[in-house]
Amino acid sequence: MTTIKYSIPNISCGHCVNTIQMEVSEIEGVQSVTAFEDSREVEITFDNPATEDGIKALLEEINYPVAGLAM
Ligand SMILES: [Cu+2]
Repeated sequence: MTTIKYSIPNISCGHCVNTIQMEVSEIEGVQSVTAFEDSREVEITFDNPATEDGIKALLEEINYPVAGLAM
């Protein structure tokens, strides 16, 4: 199990938070997704078969590209 936190500058409102949480949680292997409107970050816990590359690709596809790891 891996937990990772990404910075996603495109997060701007509660709708973004809901969209990200809904879409990312659809990925097989993703255990939990929490997006934060104020800090524009998303914390994702996942295991196989989900991968970081797959998660990032999906976020890019739905117009929330990852800028990097959040501190
Ligand atoms: Cu929004």
